[in-house]
Amino acid sequence: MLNSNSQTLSILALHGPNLNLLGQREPGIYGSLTLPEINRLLEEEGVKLQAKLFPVQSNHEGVLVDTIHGALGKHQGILINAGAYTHTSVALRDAIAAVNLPTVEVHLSNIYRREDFRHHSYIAPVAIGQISGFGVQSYLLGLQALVDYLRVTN
Ligand code: CA2
Repeated sequence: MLNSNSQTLSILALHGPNLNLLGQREPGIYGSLTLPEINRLLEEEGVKLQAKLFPVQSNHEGVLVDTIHGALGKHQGILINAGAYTHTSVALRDAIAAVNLPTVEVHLSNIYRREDFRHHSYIAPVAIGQISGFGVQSYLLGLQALVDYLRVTN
């Protein structure tokens, strides 16, 4: 019989507004990789961790909320870069709290070294943890931490 340590985990990778522009603008802040390239690296890391990634990007807050609602019963955890909604969206925070799925918040840039308005995250209090400032490595480290958390707690 399979136990939870040998099951393939299903992880929603949620990308918020403007992240579809990655690799095309502001490479000094966000790096030169495109979002499809980041998703490919996540998928490869997922293979090593026995986790299947389901990437979704939207520029629309309501679509992100609906996607979080839809994760219930489908995915075991959420990896999220909510982009600028990190700093503004009570709705995203409430959606994550409502589904109560383990969620890791990631950021390409170190939000604490940037403008003051980026220092506050509405997501952080409902996430199991946050990784910020390591470029694409933030996503890969976040995925590792999420999978590790799910393997230990399930
Ligand atoms: O560092 C991160 O990952 C952020 O979540 C990125 C958000 C920003 O609002 C957060 O404060 C920190 C912005 C994503 C915008 O992505 C762009 C990509 C290319 C060109 C312009 C924006």
